[in-house]
Amino acid sequence: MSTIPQELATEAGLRFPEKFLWGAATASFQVEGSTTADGRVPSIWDTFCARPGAVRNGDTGDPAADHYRLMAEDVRLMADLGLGAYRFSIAWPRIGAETGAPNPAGLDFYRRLVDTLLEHGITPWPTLYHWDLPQSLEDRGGWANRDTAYRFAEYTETVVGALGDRVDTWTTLNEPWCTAFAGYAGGRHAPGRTEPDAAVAAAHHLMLGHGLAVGVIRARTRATAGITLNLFPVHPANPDDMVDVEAARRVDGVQNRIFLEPILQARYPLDVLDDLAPYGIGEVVKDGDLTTIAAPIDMLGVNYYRDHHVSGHSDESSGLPSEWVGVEYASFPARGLPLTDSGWETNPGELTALLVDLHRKYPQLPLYVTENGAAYPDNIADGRVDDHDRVAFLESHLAAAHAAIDRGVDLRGYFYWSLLDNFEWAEGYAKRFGLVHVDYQTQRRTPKLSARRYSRIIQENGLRG
Ligand code: NCW
Repeated sequence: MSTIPQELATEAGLRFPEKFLWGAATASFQVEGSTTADGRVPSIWDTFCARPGAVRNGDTGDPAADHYRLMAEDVRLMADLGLGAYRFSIAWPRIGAETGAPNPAGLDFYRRLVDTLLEHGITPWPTLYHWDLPQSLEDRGGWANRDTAYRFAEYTETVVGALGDRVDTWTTLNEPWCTAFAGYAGGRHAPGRTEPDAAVAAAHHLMLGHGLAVGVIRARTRATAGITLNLFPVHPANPDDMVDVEAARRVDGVQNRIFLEPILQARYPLDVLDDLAPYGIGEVVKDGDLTTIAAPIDMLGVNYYRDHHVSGHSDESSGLPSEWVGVEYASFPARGLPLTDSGWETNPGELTALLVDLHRKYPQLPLYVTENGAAYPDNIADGRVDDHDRVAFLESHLAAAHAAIDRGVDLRGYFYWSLLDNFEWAEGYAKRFGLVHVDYQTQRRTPKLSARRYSRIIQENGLRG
């Protein structure tokens, strides 16, 4: 049965614009494995995985999907699916943390990956940072130390110098909210720190690193440059209740506006500066930083998983995880929406709302959905994974993306998260997001029903009615 919402389905179905980019995404630490190969140095995630209790079942970045060794096979798989683009990240620890001495073997892996993609007609879509900071930089304070932003610019210089002749689009960071707040305040992600002041400093230094990296990309290439943010529409549980409205304002501030506004409007929102003043935001922002951070970008990557439904009342849910720095009280009461295996509510219509709202605020900015996907408890039986839930998730979110295009949004592409089942951070291998099932014992790849469905969508450039 088709899961295209009825009001969006027509006889002709939903066709996407010509040249719409259809892709799938992964990230280095989540798929590569081979964590000690060819001169790779330890990252904060290697350290975090070794901490008892930090990652479910004590899972680590090995073997992941063994993509470092199976890269050529994986690119063939992408070509078989008909992907137009592959979003991956470059592991800073493979390039080396120390100034002036890049690791040739690490660079060579990404050169081969990019070349193999191009040979198969697949656009490479690299992200420079998807959470695997070299541990030696964390030992010097990590993203809470301003110097890390300058080290990131140097690393960008190295990577762009090596690959700039064959990459047309660069993404600086993936989801800085997770790095700063889940990593430095919530302690749920590496480096596992629970220091709200450090998280606020990290958020600013990530922004600074982004701006410096855009400057490097501009100086060395004519490529398109952008950033990927995980954005969440935020709604007060009761819009007539000022306590809920205030909680929603604060959540929206540290989740969305703290990143969007410096990048796109060269300012931090005044209310966010007030909310975060007790955590030292005033001290970390230096003269000239906002000009650097607001270096014009050519596209914004949007990772959409769900929205936030926020209450400011302590009696409505279990309370506030510690990554919500500057949010005095908020809870996220359940609405009875369907849940994914991650426990995340699904709400495809809010993807339309998010894209329309971004387009209204930043009409000149091309948008890409750089991640959207879901974990489900997939079972492999007789060599098949019939992941109907994921097919429904995919179709309903593509219908929502299409509705945004219909309303004038300049949406140019969509990347499903993820190409392969992989290491889902603190959840280890327990959550499967892939279009392609990975047997971690044998590394056998099995395209799921959703992969076949996606492949047909790509071929038809849309969903048939
Ligand atoms: S964990 C997360 N994800 C998933 C991950 O696999 C991918 O690398 C990320 O870009 C799927 O997409 C993103 N997002 C963060 C969710 C919040 C986790 C932190 C807990 C605080 C509530």
